[in-house]
Amino acid sequence: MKFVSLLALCALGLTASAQAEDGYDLWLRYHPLEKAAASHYAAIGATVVSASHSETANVTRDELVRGLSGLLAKKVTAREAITGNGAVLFGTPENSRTIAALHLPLEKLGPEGYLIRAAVVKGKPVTVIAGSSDVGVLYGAFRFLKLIQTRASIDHIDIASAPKVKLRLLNHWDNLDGSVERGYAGSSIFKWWELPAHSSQRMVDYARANASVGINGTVLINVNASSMILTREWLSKVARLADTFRPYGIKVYLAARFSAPIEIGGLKTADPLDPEVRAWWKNKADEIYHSIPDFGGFLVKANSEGQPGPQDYGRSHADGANMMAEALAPHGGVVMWRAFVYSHEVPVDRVKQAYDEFKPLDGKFRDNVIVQVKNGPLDFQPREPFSPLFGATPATAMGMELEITKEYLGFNTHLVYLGTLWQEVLDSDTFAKGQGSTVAKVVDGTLFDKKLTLMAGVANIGSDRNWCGSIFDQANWYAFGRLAWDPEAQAKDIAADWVKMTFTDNPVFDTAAVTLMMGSRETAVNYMTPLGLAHQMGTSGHYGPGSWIDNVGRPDWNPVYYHRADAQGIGFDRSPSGSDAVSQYAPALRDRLAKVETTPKNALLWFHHVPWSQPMKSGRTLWDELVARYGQGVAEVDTMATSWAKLKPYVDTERFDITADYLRIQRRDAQLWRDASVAYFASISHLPLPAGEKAPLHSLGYYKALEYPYAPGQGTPGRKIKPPPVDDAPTP
Ligand code: GCW
Repeated sequence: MKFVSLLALCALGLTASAQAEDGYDLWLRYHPLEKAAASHYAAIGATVVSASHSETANVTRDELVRGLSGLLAKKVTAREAITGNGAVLFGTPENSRTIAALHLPLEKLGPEGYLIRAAVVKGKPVTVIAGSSDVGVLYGAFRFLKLIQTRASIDHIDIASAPKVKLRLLNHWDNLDGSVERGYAGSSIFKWWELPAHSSQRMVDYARANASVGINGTVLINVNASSMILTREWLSKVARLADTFRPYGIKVYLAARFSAPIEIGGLKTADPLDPEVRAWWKNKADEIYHSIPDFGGFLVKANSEGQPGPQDYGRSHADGANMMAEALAPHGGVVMWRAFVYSHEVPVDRVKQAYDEFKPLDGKFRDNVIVQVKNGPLDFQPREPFSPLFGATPATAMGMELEITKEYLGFNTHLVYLGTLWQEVLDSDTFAKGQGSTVAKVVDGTLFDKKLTLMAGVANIGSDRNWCGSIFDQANWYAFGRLAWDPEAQAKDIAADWVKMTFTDNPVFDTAAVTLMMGSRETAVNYMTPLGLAHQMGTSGHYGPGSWIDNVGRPDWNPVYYHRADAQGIGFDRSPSGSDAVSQYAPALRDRLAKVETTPKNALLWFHHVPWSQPMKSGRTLWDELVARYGQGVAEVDTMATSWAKLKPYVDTERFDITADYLRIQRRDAQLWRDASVAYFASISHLPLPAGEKAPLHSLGYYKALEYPYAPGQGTPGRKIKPPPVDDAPTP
């Protein structure tokens, strides 16, 4: 009986896997379009045609067949030649004589660009997807499918696109033991135990998802790196992953630990000027390229947070980077050298350090080195100004590092769309070469005419079935890829595409979901760190509020270091009379940021120590405004939850429920942030709460005692778990 009913279910396509909306398919769901749209597109996507059987052509064919068959709800077949109307012909001029004969303007699109054009071949209407390389064509195929997924008009299609940034990379902070530093979506997706014998379907799907948004490389392991990865046994595992990813245009890179020559090479030193050390890295590079001929290169975190580096030997970052770059250069590899450094001595102002270290090194790096700079000068905060290194080093290739995983933004349980955060940074004007010298133009290389360009995103991917720990966090992976392809793309357009592909093209749903996403980052800023505050999270976990923390080893690891609140006011004075960090920006910007009146309100307390009584444009005092902002954040989460609840009819239960549950967590946390922060700052300002503002639910002592021992992402097994604080709220 059971057997029969299972068969019947299968016939109806109702097996769990066919129906499951658990998020595994990401934005590549390819669910059947509604009938009218399907029959319209069916005329354009009748067959998939290519005679090429390169690895990449094969996966392109598979994706087109899979995508079109799903969307059009019919079996779309692959052929070697055009046999009727409505063929989708894909290829390069080299592997398709038909495409060569069309003389398409492909050269100007570079090696990874593509062109999609309606054409007539031998009297038959076809759609051509062409590029100079197979990978360009694959990107074009994903774009073609996206056009159908988003119900775009493709009748007279003629579009071309090429990436503006050369290296579009995920940075995994995955450890070799399977844990993920700052990872909130389960454990690592890389199953080192099974490699190299087995590389799973999940690895293929990972590559598909990345390629679909143009990501062309991945750094497999944490920048807090283990040298082990560079040993022969581990490299064979890496090589297997490289083989799996290669058809999708994805190169593998590794984080390299600077002291590896000592740890696994048996040398006494890792001094970058020592001939034996140089020879060791050269041999290591040769060994890697022997099994991975298209290996991308090394990512290095050196002399930062206790990691080894060239300064241990009195050498500079340039000495270290150049030594590795020299080893990789014969093979075409690159070194991505991180600028997230801070020395052992406690600085006058932590946010000045990266600039102070790297500005003097401008022009000293080999041409296969790119300096990888976090978007802001501190550390992936909900809001910080752009790093002043962008625009300050015309003679050095500078790449940008973004954090897709939400270390400081509520992990996977807060809905925060990061597209707007990243766009804000990319749109910022450095004034390096006058007005319009945006960060995006530094990153895409046009401002200083750089060929080696990079956008890196710290991955938010883990072993969770939905990849990212929540459905809406998938949007951040998606948006990262889109912005890396085009740093001038608009966060709102990206959100709109993602929503349509991930959920539905129903306009009621789409408008509401995009609105919810677009406001979400500002909401998080409001309930966590309004008006330019930063680094107010509890130390180590970086989850809940911790503005009072003042007892961590280094002063600049404590929230009190950043807010500097006292009885008079609050904020870090970075004006010329303070740390003068403003002088790291171009004069036109420096002059603006130097004064309270001309500093944007959302960066006020980042740059200035402002009296509590300072009148704000809103008519409130600074104190009243600060309290109001926290409350506004809480109210906005309420609105988000209410608007999500209204979308229930448009979403499958599984994805609706997880999002609704997480919004409840976010609401609880927003209140916690508001109450704890208000309780603490009131104890410093000694000011009463503005009229109408509710007193925090608990005493300050209660909030201070809170810990989150079960918070993921810290990778510190054996942490002590303290009992929770006694609940001191009055019984309602
Ligand atoms: O934000 C900090 C994180 C560390 C991280 C470091 C870095 C990988 O808290 O976990 O280490 O940045 O970017 O190197």
